[in-house]
Amino acid sequence: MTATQPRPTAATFSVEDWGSGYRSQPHEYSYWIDDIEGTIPADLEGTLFRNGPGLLDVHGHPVKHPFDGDGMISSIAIQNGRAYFRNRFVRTAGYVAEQQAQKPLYRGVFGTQKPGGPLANAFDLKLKNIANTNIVYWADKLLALWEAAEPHRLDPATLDTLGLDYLNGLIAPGGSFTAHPKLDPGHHGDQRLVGFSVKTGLSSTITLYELDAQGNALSQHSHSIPGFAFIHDFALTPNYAIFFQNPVSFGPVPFLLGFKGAAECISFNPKQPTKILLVPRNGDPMQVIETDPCFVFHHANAFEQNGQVVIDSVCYENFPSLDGSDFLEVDFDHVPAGQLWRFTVDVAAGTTQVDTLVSRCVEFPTLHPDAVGQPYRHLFIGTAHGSKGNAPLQALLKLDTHTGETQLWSAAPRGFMGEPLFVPRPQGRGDDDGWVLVLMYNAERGCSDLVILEGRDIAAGPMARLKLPHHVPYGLHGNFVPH
Ligand code: 3ON
Ligand code: FE
Repeated sequence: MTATQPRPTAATFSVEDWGSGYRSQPHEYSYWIDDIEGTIPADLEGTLFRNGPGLLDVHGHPVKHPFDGDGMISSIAIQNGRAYFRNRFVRTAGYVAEQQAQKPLYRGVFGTQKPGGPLANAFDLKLKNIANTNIVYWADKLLALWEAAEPHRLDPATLDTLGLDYLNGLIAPGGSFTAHPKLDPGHHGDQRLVGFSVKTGLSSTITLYELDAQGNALSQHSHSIPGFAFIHDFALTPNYAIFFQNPVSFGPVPFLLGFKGAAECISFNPKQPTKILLVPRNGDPMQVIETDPCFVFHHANAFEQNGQVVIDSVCYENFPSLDGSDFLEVDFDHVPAGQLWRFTVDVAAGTTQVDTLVSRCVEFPTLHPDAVGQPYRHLFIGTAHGSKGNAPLQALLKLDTHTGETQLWSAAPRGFMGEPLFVPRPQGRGDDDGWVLVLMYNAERGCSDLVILEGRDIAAGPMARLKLPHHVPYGLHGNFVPH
């Protein structure tokens, strides 16, 4: 494919500014944030936890891709209008060993190699569990997640690493757990945490887990699917866990021989359908529905309505081929942009209709936690400043899924967005009654800002901007834990 999209009419950012958000942050800080513009809402109380690559190099050896960077947790605890910042690296076995050795000891899934060329990398298949993708709080445990290995448990107050966590025996040593578990807000009574793991090979196995409020397993079901599967996220409704099997294949030889990382060996097959896997949460056999080829990392939400299952997902025309070039030299015009698509599945007929909800470049959806799995109205998502083409996320978009109306707040030209998080107002009404928190990179200062926007009117701009005296490299995911 690679249809070249029209260039944005005017550049809304400089590549140097954008790239400067990918500097390593080796320091660990803890302090009260004292540089605040505006006012933190008095009824916003809780801790924002964020995860993402904190190191973009190991002792001067750059990572090949940011997804290979060691996980660093940032927390911002908010109470009585004040905020306390802390960041700590997850003390994974790999981080500790490499910091001690002062050189890379591991290859990365996204192409980072040990020094010494292919010979030094060939047949080294051990994974460095980098714990860099998400951080969730469930059943009194704070867990840093990376989808190819076990969770790490951290102390929520100090962010000290307590060790690997096997989810009360649910996963075995050497096992894995998704970086995208979903919080079921109460579809079956009490809240649950629903997650999965995938074992890939010539055929793949998805195992779905449901955890109760104590962190114990309520159920666990495995489903085998033909072919390779790269599944980063899923969507949840009261009756289904929904997975997209992207049309990709895996040619492992360059990985085995030490030329490429595992993810660089994934190729997109534009002639094959994407498969929507409807996995009943009660353990019944799954249903497979084919739809237009596309690549999905993240789902925004899903719900059931009149015999249909509706899934809103960020879709790419293909899997951006990791072609070996330096990620900082990426030509945005030549990689596909994510768009928000709606898949309406007629469960009885096994057919799907696909509609575009948002055609501009979007990524990192968030919504009211009580709306997960339910018909919902508002979605918040990161977007580019311009309405056409691919570009870094510099703005926040609010979508009214009922009317199609959108609202925008942009931080261009020198602001770059991370994942927004919607935090409901206590006793709020409607699924936009709350705040949107975004840890963003401010290239003007070379530092990061936490911005807080009013969910009902994001166009009004931040009601508070907490200016950190340093940067936090562009991150991946996080969660807000109310006190
Ligand atoms: O054979 C399998 C292949 C494979 C790729 C085995 C496997 C499980 C080891 C595996 C590993 C997958 C991993 C480790 C995936 C990690 C993904 C990750 C860390 C992040 C994904 C992020 C996705 C997006 C869309 C990020 C967007 C970022 C921006 C818009 C930037 O600001
Ligand atoms: Fe993700």
